Amino acid sequence: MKKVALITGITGQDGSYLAEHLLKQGYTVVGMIRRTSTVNFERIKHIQDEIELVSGDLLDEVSLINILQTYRPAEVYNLAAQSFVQTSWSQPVFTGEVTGLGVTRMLDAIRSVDPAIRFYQASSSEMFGKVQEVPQRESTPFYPRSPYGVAKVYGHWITVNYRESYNMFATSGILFNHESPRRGREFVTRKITDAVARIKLGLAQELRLGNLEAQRDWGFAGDYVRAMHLMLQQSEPDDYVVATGETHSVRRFCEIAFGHVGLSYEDYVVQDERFMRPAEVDLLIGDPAKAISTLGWQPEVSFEQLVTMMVEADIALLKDEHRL
Ligand code: NAP
Ligand code: F7E
Repeated sequence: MKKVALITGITGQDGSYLAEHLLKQGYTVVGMIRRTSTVNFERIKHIQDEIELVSGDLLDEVSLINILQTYRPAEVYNLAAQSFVQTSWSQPVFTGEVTGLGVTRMLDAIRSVDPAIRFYQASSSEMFGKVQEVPQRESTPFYPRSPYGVAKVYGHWITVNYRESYNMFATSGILFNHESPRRGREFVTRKITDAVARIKLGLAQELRLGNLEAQRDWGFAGDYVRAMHLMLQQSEPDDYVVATGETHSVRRFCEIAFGHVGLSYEDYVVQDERFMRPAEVDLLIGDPAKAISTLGWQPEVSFEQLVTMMVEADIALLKDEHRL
């Protein structure tokens, strides 16, 4: 019998990579999708025939219970969230409902249908916010700086609480920023690589950004989904930081991305107040020692490889779209 895995957020960046990875491991993959008026299967259309898609929403616990009862998964990966930090200031209640309380709805649905299901929660380095320690590890206290970060802290602790209250296999992966050619264009890395490609192809003249000095520990999403799967194969549930252990500024990302196509970022990047945040996370750098030693996980794509991979992919995409 093939193991069944349920992925919430399968239409997102991580969901698509995780689905590919689990298919390769021989799983039956069930993906939960929200009802939308237009189809948004861009990231999963290449594997659509190999996965099962089912309608449900983290806002609706009945839909979660029905899905669990119908598909009886052995593992649930909860990747669904309102995941854009900037939007969490304009929609703080909605972000709390989906990104925070949505975790409780899923955990409680699991508890009532089959508490033996193994559960992965997509926690985030945004929980460290105004960092209390450098680098950040599993024991570093949280100090979130956005409604998104606050909601993720709730999601993290409710995962720990269900583990301790009901003896459930509930694991929290504290993942630092991870990017790819499938990253949403609102996030800074993809915004930069998309703009570099447009400028290089003569389709745009400038790139407007906010804080260029913010520093992030950026890895490759394809590497990070391997860690999610490994976490649910351990004998005990636990929490793990997944990161590269390197940090770079937004400015440095620009420098490499523009430099890759022979341009200087200083000629094109314009600072724009609209992209500044009410409260910023200035510096993130993770210590992945526990994931490396316990899970045997290692990132394979370097920062430079990540940036150039994303620039190349955006150039290819735009050339195709514009028949250049
Ligand atoms: P993403 O691309 O924004 O994908 C989010 C997914 O959640 C989408 O499939 C979205 O569906 C779905 N979703 C949103 N609200 C939902 C709801 N109410 N019910 C059901 N599905 C809903 O995010 P990602 O980058 O893949 O990240 C995956 C998870 O990891 C998120 O929880 C994120 O907060 C967390 N995380 C991400 C990073 C990172 O650097 N990428 C780091 C740490 C943690 P639609 O397609 O319909 O919008
Ligand atoms: O911002 C700065 C911005 O939106 C990174 C999500 O996946 O990772 C992501 O959250 C930095 C911030 O990602 C612009 O101020 C400058 O300091 O790409 P971002 P994020 O906020 O780090 C974490 C781990 C998650 O969990 C989240 O789900 O870049 N920045 N100028 C800008 N950011 C954006 N978006 N746009 C700009 O123009």
